[in-house]
Amino acid sequence: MKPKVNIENYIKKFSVDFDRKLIKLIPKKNYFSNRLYNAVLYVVKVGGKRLRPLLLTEISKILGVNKSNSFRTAAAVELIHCYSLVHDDLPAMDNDDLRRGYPTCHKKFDDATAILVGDALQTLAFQVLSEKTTHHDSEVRCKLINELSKSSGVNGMVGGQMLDLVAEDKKLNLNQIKLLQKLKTGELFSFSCIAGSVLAKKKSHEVFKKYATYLGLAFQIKDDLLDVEGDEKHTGKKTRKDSVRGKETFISLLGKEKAKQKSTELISNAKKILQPFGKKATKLIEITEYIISRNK
Ligand code: GRG
Repeated sequence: MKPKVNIENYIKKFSVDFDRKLIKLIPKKNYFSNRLYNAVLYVVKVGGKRLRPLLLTEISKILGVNKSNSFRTAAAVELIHCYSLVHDDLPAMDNDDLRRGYPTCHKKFDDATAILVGDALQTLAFQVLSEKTTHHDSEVRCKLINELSKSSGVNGMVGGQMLDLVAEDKKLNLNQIKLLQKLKTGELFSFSCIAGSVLAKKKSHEVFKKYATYLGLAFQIKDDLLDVEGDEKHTGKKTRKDSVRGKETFISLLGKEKAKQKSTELISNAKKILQPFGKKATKLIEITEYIISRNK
C-alpha cells in the first residue's frame, strides 16, 4: 500500500513544482528594466500557498485535462492573485509592510514600482491565456480570458475591493459582507474551480461553481478567524487588522463559535458535491478540508 502523504506536504510539493514552472513564464529577456524584472520576480518568488492553482489543477485532473493546459491557466489565476496582493498592500489601500512573511513589494522597492509590478502581472496573466499553448481551440482560450476578466474585474475582485474600501467604519450587515467577500475573494476561487470544465469542454461548470461558492465562503471565514486567532509567524502577514480598522467581518457579525460552525457546514456541503466523482476526488476532498484546518 502507498504511504499516505500528509496534505500539507502534498500542497508544499505542489507549490514548489508550480513555482519552478511559473518562473519560466517570466524570462529576463522580456524586460527592458532590471528593476521591474527584479520586483516582478521578487513577488512571484516570495510564494504563497498557491491554493487557487492547486484547486484548478486538481479539478482539471478529475476532468482529464492536459497538464500543460491546466498549468498555464493556473499560472494566469495566480498572477492575477499576486497582482491584487501587491496593489492591496500599497499605502493608498491596506498599507501593509509584511506579506507572505517578507517585506511587501512597495517596501522592498517603492510605490511606483509596485504599481507597475501589479500591472505587469495582470497583463501577463491574459497574455498567457491568449497563447496557443494554453489550448489549441481559440474559443476555449477566449472563454478563459472572458471568465478571468469577469472574475477579476468590476463584477469580481476589483468590485469587491472597492466595496471594502468604502466600508471602513460602516456597519455592514451579513448579506452586504457576503456580497463583498463573494466579489473580492470568491470570484477568483470560482474561476479556479470552473476553468477545468472550460479546458475539458465538459458540462461540469455549474457543479464546480456551486462547489466554489461553498469553498470561497469557508475560505473567507477562515481568513477572518486567522486575523483574530492566528499569529504573524504562521500567517506571514499582520493580524488583528480588521478589528483595529473597525471592519465588520463574519466573526464580528456571527461570533467566533457560530462562524466556525458555519465554515464546517460549508465545507461539508462542498465535499458532498464531490461525492459523484468517487475516488478521483480523494485529493480534492482533503484539500477542501484543509481550507478550514490551515493555520496560514
Ligand atoms: C487591489 C484589485 C485589488 C484587489 C485586492 C486580494 C485582495 C483584493 C485583497 C487582499 C486582502 C485580503 C486579506 C483578502 C482576503 C482573502 C485573501 C485574498 C487572502 C490572501 O489569499 P491567500 O491566503 O494568500 O491564498 P497566499 O499568500 O497564500 O497566496
